[in-house]
Amino acid sequence: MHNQTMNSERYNEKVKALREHHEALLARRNEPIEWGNGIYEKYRYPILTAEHTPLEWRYDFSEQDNPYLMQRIMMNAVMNSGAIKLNGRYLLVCRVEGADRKSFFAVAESPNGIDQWRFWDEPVTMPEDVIPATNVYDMRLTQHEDGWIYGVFCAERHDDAQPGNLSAATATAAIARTRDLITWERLPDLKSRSQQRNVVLHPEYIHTQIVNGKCVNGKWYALYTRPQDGFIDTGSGGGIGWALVNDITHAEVKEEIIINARHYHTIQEVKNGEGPAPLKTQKGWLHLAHGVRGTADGLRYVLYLYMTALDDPTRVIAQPGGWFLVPEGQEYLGDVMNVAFSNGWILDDDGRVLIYYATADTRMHVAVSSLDRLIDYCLHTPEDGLTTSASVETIKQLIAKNRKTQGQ
Ligand code: M1P
Repeated sequence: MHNQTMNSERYNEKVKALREHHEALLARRNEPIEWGNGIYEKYRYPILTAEHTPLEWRYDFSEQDNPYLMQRIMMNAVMNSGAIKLNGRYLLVCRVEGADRKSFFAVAESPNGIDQWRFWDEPVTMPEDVIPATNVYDMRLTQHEDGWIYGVFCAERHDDAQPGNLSAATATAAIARTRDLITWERLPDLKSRSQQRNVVLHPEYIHTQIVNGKCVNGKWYALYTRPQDGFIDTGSGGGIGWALVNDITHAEVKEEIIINARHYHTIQEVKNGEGPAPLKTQKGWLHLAHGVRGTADGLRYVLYLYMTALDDPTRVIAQPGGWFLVPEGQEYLGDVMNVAFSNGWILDDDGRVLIYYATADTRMHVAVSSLDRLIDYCLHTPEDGLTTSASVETIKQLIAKNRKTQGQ
């Protein structure tokens, strides 16, 4: 059918088939992939893709106005999603990217956190009563002890200081808060000397800090930051930072320390960034982050875990060497190859940890573990010795241990 419209009967049949096909995708059950690494189980199908977005967002269902039943608005990707379990409901605040390259937030809900994800009827209307952004993305949700749910996300704007360069952009941490993920209050963007992306709010107040060598008591919000010299390059920004702010409604980074640094010849040589807000465990704060290294084929984004002390979230107490989760098989393919990214996880009531990750800036997946397993992984995986000889030594120690265990 090139230049002919369909008759009404055919049109209605096509709409019915389209709806049935979409419903089958939304209702599909997912299944764990066996023989993983013992640390988590990945699942067979992506949990959310552009195809999962509601048909009403994409099609004009008026036969008169859309006689060819075309998609009037196309979607490109569903990725980097914040996650929360709220009143027993598993919810993701997804980064949906349209064919026009604009990202927006939309909430998707599942009955079990694994499958049957459905978007709410409309995307999030994020107030723009601050300097309007060209693009917004990658929201981290934090259920703060002050009673609000905060969403901290990247607001991207053209860098008008470089008028001749169309690709020059700035990254700023934008802050909004809500009680229900429906109505959002936009707060002023984070003020910072450097550009910032991957900023995350710590879920608890911090009550002491050291100023000029003296212990000072107070009540501060804490932010994981990621100072960067440019929009892409972190440059002199040394890694994942930490900053305390008095007033979240006028948040400003005054002092910033690096708590999880980049290192030469590691998975986080080029950049790293905090993932979702850390989980509080009996053994310490459990953190999920992404690390970036360069390859001849571009950047490689992988996920890693680390833990910090309960009484001092800036003090790293465990950092397993190497990556924790990477793209595999089909997960490599998409708009930005070789990327695993996570900004959402849920600690469920039964100790399950649902890790939501995106691959290739294209689609969302879930991997399931438990708090016990993730802590065990952090506390018993060898650290990165930073040299080949140290790595070989670590492998030999394990071989020797196994010989002993097996009585050889
Ligand atoms: O394309 C990979 C990721 O690149 C950026 O992450 P970072 O700031 O660490 O480089 C972000 O744009 C992220 O959304 C994207 O997935």
